[in-house]
Formats: sequence, C-alpha cells, structure tokens
Amino acid sequence: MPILNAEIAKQLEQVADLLDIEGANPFRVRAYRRAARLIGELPRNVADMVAAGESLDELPGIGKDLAEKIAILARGGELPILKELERQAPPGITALLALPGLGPKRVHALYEALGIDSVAKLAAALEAGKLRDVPGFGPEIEAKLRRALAEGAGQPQRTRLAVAEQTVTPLLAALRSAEGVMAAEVAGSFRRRRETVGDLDIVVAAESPEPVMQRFTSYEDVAQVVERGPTRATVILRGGLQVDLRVVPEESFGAALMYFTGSKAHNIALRQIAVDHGWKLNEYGLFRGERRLAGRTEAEVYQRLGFPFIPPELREDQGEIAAARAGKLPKLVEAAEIRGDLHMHTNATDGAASISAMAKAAASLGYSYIAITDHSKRVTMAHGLNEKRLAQQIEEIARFNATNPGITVLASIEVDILEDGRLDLPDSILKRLDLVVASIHSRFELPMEKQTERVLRAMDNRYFNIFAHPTGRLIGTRPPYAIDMERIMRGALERGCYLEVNGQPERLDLTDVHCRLAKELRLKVAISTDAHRPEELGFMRFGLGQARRGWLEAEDVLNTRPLAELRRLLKRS
Ligand code: DGT
Ligand code: CA
Ligand code: CA
Ligand code: ZN
Repeated sequence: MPILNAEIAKQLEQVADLLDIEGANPFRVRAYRRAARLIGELPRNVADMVAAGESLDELPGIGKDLAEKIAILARGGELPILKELERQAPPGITALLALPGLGPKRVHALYEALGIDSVAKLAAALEAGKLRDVPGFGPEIEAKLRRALAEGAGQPQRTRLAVAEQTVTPLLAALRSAEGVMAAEVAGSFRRRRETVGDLDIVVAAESPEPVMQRFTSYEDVAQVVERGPTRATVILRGGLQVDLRVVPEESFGAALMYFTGSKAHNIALRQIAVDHGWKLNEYGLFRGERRLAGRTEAEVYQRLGFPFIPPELREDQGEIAAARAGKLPKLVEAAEIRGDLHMHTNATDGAASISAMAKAAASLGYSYIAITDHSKRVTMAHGLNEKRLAQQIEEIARFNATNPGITVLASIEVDILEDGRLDLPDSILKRLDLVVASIHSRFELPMEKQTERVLRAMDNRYFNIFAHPTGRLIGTRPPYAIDMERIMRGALERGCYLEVNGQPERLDLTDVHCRLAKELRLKVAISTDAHRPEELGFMRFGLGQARRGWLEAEDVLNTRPLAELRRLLKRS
C-alpha cells in the first residue's frame, strides 16, 4: 500500500506537537498543523500526486518548503526535522500528550515550571500537589489527570518487533565487542517473537561485568541511564525504548537467558517443577543445595529438568510444558523450509520494483517460486490492475519464466473483495491465473455477521485461493474488523481455500492464536510477506515468528511445499 494521507498528516502533526512542546514560534507550528489538516482531508491521495509528478505547492497554504517535506513523506521517506525533534525531546515527554487535557502547550508549561518530562514525573508531581502552581492548571484538570492515571493511561507504548530489531542489531554488536564478552543475546518478548515488545532484555556472559556495563551505559544511542548496578543496568534509548541489561558469568548464561526470556508464566511453571524435585531454579542455574546441576546452556537446563529444548516462541505456558513432557512438542516451521512467497507487489501497482527484480531477490533467498499479486482496480490509490493490464502482466510473467529457469513466477493478483462478496475482477481473467489471493480494503466497519458472509461469499468463487491479511488490523493504529474467524476457517476448509499469515510488521495476521486454531482444524496457511520492494521479502522472518508462536510445523504451511504439490493443493474441485 502507498503511504496514506492520514499517515502523512500524522507525522506533520507530530512535528507540530514537538515544536509546540519546545515552545517554538507559533506561526511555524500553525503552518504544520494547517498542512496536516489539509492533507488529512484531501480527497486525493498525495502519494499518487507525487508519483504523477504533480507539484504540491499549489495546494492552498502549502509553501515550497512544506511541499518538499510532504513529498518526502509521500515517497515513504523519513522527515529529517521530525527525527531531529524526536532526538532533542526528552524521551518520555510525548507520552504526556496522550493524557486528557494535556495538549502540547500544557506539556510545555509543565516542563518549564516543574521539569516534568514523563508520565512518572507527572504522577509524582500530582501526588505532591505541585500542579496547582503551574499556570493554566486547576483542580478540574488535576482530577481528570488523576483519574486517567489510575486507569492506566499514558502507559509506555509497546514497540513493534521490527522497530525493536533495528535497535537490537547494532546494540548487540557493540556489546559483543566489549572486552571479555563471551556471548550476548536478546531475551524477553523479543526472543519469543511477540508482535510488540514493552522493553528489550539483554543477557551477556562476560569474564567481568565492568567493561560491558561501561560499553552499555555509554552507548551512543542512550538518552538516559535509569539504573546502574554492578551487573545490571537499565537505560532509555533516544527513541524511547527501554533496555535492561544483565551480565552473568559464563556458567550461568543458559540459566540467565532462560530466565530473562520468560515468559514469566513459563518460568513459574518450570520453577515449580524444579521445586518438585527438591531443586532450585533461578537466573544463575539449576541447583541441588549448593551444587549446580546445570546452567551453562538452556538445553542443559531443560534436559536436567527432563525435557527437550523448548523453542522461545512456545514459552507462554500454553501447554508447551505438558507437550514437552509427553514428547509431543511440534517441530516448528523454519526459514530453511520456506520454498516460496505467495504475496508481493511490483511497480505495476504500489510496489517499488519490477517482476524480475522481485524474482531475482527471491531466488537469492533460495526460493523456487513466487507469486506476483498486484492490487486490482478497485484499490485506486494503488493504481490497481484492470483486466487489460493484468492480461499484459500474465504475458510478461510467461516471458520471464521462459527465459529464467532458476525460479518460477506464478501469475496472481491480490483481488479486492467487494462489499457484497464479489471479486473485483471477472472470472474470465481470474481463471487464467496460477492462484488468486483475495483481501478486504474497504468497509472495515461491517458487523461481524455481514463481514463473515462477505468473505464466505467471496470464497464461493471457484478461483479464490488465499484470504490475505484476514483481520485487516494495523498494530497500534487500526483494530481488526469484526469477523468470525472459526467460521471463515471452516468455510475455507470446505471450499479448498487457505488463509494467510502476513509478514508485514504492522499486520502479522493471522495471529498466533489464529494459527493454532487453523492447525487444530487442519487448515494450512500461507506465510507471505506482502513485499512492496525486494528487501521486504525478508519480512518472512516476522511471519515465521507468528506461525511458530502458533505451533505451526512445515506441513501446516502451504509455501513449504514443492511447486508441484503446491499446485495440487491450490486446485479446487
Ligand atoms: P515485555 O517487555 O512486556 O514485552 O515482556 P517480557 O516478557 O520481555 O517481560 P519483562 O521485560 O518484564 O521481563 C523479561 C523476562 O524476565 C520475563 O519474560 C520473565 C522474566 N521475569 C520478569 N519478572 C519476573 C518475575 O517476577 N518472575 C519470574 N519468574 N520471571 C520474571
Ligand atoms: Ca521485555
Ligand atoms: Ca524488561
Ligand atoms: Zn498486498
């Protein structure tokens, strides 16, 4: 999907907020707010306008400078001024904006008068009765804030896994290069591949903790050192993400990694098992009295407890311990088992690359097939394909396949499911495709019954194969639409259709819970990236994380099958 006007507007609004908090010139702030509102309400898609080379400074109230910034955003780029403002602002301060009654002006006043730059400091100031001295604050707003805080408002935002990953990679490299470090790994929800993380937890094995602690707290991206002890520290990075570090001796590394990987519920269950043996399990190891039974590796600790290694994605106390005990742990699907990717876009619609560039990138991942699934005509902002353009693409794919034996490109489409359950293109063209991926891009608000029937009716079309991003949610910004997933899955089984786990970091639907349901019903799923550029084929790792959290094995996944078998599976009777 191209950048939506709403997304551009949101970033302009963020610039305005941060400028306002900083106490910048009100005219400048107002220019950004006006632009945000204009873009948000514009009937046309700004990304399209930019792509078509139209100049934006003809829009009312948009000067050359703002037009350039909007164009950057419309092309999917980052706004330097926003990055800079975010870097300068105290890390927790924007969280205050989420509280009732607190706009940027009042946040500015709180910061000026009392140095309040986080929800925690605000809570403390309220407690101490200090707020009433700040201009513009009174008993009413105080009461409102108290109530909101009591209800848990302003809690730190969770960070999407992919965003956290950008932080993790360089940070781990920095820690691994510190003197005397033997191993450094991320634990916590990140390692369990949750969709979002509250904070990062890093475990390091080192000869002595001091050099690692030093490297960690002086890391260039650290905005604030919250806590620092001899073997543990907590920092907040410039983007606002918190990182907990724990340094342990090598003989405890496995036990510490296990402890900080969690989940808490999994840990508690394991600890109980240790206690039942008369042992003790903690972050230093598994002990009988003073004697260490295990701790150097996780596998060793699990083994001593009587289990095989339990993959982190399963450690949620959702039956994995009983399964391990019974020798019935699933053999979770792995990256090396993926043979192809069944959902991606090209520059024929809103993707950035050609068919051949996508195919070559896929071949370099070792895939033997991909499906090209551009949007259909209804999705106008993505310049969706009509019958004629799709027919041309089918021919282009045939030409590519004829001259490139390394990988098979399947002709496909991401066809829009219309409100009444019809598909956006006629059967006469759908039947010429190798497979049909279908999805919803409109009328998210239909009641559950209607939404469910809409999709079932679409599946009645004999060319429908895979229902893509089946909940429509965008993590943190758009809730899932109401749909009866079990009915959809049973409907898919009856008709010979499949559902997708979408690897885009803000989608990741089906969820883990849905994956488990699919497995229980014996419905296979496709794990697809929905890539809009070659690098995004790597989003397979996020889809895999979700599928693994849902206990899926290779045979549960459509795109682990060799091409011939895939074709058989896609054939509807
Ligand atoms: P998050 O950060 O909210 O996404 O989730 P986690 O699972 O990363 O939780 P976090 O960062 O609070 O703690 C990391 C791990 O440390 C957690 O998964 C298990 C372990 N842990 C934390 N607190 C406790 C506790 O009170 N008891 C036990 N047994 N383990 C704990
Ligand atoms: Ca964590
Ligand atoms: Ca933590
Ligand atoms: Zn797509």
